[in-house]
Amino acid sequence: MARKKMRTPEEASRDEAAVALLERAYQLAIETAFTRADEITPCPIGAEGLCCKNCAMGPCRLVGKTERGVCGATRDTIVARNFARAVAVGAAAHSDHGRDLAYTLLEAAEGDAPDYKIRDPYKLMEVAGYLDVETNGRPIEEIARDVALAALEEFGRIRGELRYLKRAPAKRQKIWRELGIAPRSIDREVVDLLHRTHIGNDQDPEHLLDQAMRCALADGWGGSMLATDLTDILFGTPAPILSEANLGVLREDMVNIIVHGHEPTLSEMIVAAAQDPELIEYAKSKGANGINLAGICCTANETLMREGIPLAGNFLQQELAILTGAVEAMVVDVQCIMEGLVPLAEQFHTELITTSPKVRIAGATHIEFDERNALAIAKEIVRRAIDHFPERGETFIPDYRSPLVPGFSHEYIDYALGGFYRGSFRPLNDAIVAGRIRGVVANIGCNNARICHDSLHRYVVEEFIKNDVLVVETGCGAIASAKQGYMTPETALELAGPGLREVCEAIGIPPVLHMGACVDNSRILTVLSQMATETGLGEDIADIPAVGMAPEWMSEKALAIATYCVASGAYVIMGGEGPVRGSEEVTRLISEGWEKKVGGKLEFIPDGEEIVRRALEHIDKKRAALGLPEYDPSKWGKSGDWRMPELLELPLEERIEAVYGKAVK
Ligand code: NFS
Repeated sequence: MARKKMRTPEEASRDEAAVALLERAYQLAIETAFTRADEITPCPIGAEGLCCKNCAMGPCRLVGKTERGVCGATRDTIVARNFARAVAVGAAAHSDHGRDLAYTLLEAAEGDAPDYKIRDPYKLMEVAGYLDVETNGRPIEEIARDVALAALEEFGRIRGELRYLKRAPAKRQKIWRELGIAPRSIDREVVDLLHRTHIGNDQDPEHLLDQAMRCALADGWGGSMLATDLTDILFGTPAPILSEANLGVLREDMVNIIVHGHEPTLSEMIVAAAQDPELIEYAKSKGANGINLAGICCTANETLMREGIPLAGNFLQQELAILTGAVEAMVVDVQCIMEGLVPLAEQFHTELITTSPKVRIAGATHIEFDERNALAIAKEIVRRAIDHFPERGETFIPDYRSPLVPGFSHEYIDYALGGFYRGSFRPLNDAIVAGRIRGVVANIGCNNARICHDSLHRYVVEEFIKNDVLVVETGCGAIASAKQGYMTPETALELAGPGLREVCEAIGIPPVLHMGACVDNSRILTVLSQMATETGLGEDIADIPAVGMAPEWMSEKALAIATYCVASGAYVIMGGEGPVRGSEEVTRLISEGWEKKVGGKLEFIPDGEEIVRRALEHIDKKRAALGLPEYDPSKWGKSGDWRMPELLELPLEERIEAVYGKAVK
């Protein structure tokens, strides 16, 4: 049989470090997700959403003349059901992460998890307010316990709706209530949606998709938002910090430990253990100069934002990290962990360690994490990693790393714009109203082995900042920009359009803001809500000149995020051809249909240029609807520090003329 056409490393990734390691994989004849993607042809029927395997009369593949499944289900129903199931799984994953943090907070508050503390008492008070927990005159532990219990209640509320919905603009809440999609409780919406997709249940695609929105909202304004808040309470609300990104952060002379997955609970303890003088001495006794931690995926984003732990890479770099031969242990918790890590690690000295009670991988070492004994377990893991250092063979660490300044929580943005006492989104709204900032794009989501790694993230982000669009990012999209060097204030001087550059210079921020892990898309919802409630940009998220996108998405979580952003009023563009293309009706329902209902729409667009074109068109359309001046970059860029070196060369008079123009003379 003829071998499938394999991509060259340059065709498979746009990241220099990844290209170098893919070459190494090729030389060593080691397979990776990149080569497996080349070998496996995706099932065209499943890719279109047209395979139904919800009962044992199937799987029914609705191709050619087959218009209905054995039970009579139509293409539209099957496509909508498959989409809905994916949203339910994505929402379950994010929300369950939030639940685990609530239990950690509860144990910490009750004294059962002594290694965890309340690191942000201000945030605790704020969250107590949202969850109707009394704070006056009460000890902090009691408040924390009641906040944890109130958070847990949100998962199984018996009556009413999620308390956090009140954090959305009033107009948005009204839309949800009128449509009957205001989520009641987190678990209930996930279960309700799964129930509807069982054979013989909800067979009206539009009705199914309404519940998909309700379920996704329970994630965005429930599970994910709680996860973000509780993480901030336990580990601190992020603020800017300097760090580095890409596989070049691994150290030849140190024990390298990679933390990978999504939860900060264990990784924060590993950060503490890696600083333990006894363990550092132990590492030295094995010939290393110390212990170096680095992260992959969203665990990386969590420890980066709070502790400055460098990013080793995003989703498609997890295998490549092991291919360096320099990783003593890869410690994983939940989500986005490839099973392919096991056979790969077996070819090196790397120990793959699973830690979550929910995740075991055959062939990996399992050291179960327990919050009640957290630091001791973290130390045991670090010690094991050190023991592997003398087993290292040949190493290859590509020398690529970029500086970045992450840590833009909505609290910090508020503070940066207005100070501690007058924190406000007013300056951001003003910059958009004036046209210095054309609009805002949230670029988020995964890598996908079928799309050239990081290529779309890089392309769209660069185009947006050139066009004076402020970019906010989370997840693996944020890591792509970090590696590319887009996340330093200096980037604004080099790449940003003239208006955006002026704003970045004035506030001292990068043109691309790292806002955290994927659950922290809830921070983006909060920013958008605050922008909508500040005057000047309408009164709802749907009014703001903003677009969300995940050009290299692959996970079900990404579909849940996209759906809650749309249901919150945003235009969302996902890369690829999309999993609903088998039904014109469902494609129409989630775009035009949802736009009529909730003001936001979901589209799948594979081409980067087209993504940028449609996003800018949407931003300009929203600007026009608000009566804002047309975007005109020629008005800006005549001020700012970026011209200082050039200006200082000029005699004073010419300098004044250059800055103020002839009219001032
Ligand atoms: Ni989001 Fe984070 Fe990355 Fe995608 Fe996976 S790590 S939760 S799902 S791949 S962005």
